[in-house]
Amino acid sequence: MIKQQLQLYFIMGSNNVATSDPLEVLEEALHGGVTCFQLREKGPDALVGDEKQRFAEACKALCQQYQVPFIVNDDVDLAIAVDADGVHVGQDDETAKSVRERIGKDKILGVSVHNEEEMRTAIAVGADYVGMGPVYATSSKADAKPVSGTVLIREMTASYPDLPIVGIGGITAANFAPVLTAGAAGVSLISAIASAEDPYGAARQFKDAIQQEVQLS
Ligand code: TZP
Ligand code: MG
Repeated sequence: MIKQQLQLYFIMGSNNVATSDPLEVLEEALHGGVTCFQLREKGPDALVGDEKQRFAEACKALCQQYQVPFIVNDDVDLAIAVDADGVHVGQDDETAKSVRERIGKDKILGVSVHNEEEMRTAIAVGADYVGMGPVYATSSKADAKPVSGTVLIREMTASYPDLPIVGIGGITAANFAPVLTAGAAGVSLISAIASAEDPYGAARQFKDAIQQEVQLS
């Protein structure tokens, strides 16, 4: 179940869209076929407090309409306040162990990992999936680690086949295929959809291309 939901994992904050209304972009992405959504509200001009919560509630309502999981990045209090479907944390955030204890076993827990040790810890605390990257160069994360390529994805899916992996970082419709070939359950991305002139069309194109790739494999 979670594996299918990770196929086309869209991530966005209100400041990732240049000119249009972020909720419109999200709705277009959902309509185009994204299978999971993460609210990642950080960086310059990020919403805070009540505004952030209202935005989160609006995102959740849209996701529910399309029956797509609504995941909150980092902000566990917000995730609990809006009853999100899950939380995604990195290595510099609240520990995954603590997040799992706070959200309970029925919510989705995602963790960013960059090596085998972090992968094993994620498994030990009951993560539902891990994110690995940046696979390619990205300008969407100020403190992104060096580009990792797909080698670790290949190694970790071989060693730990039960924990789904999503690749992240610089992924486009032109370069996503090696991420799936390496064994990832899906691809996660910000700009390829959030910055697209036609977010619906971009999501749709990914969806069709992933479907083809999955059928071939
Ligand atoms: N973590 C690693 S790379 C990245 C995050 C959140 C940003 C991905 O954004 P984009 O625009 O798809 O490269
Ligand atoms: Mg984080």
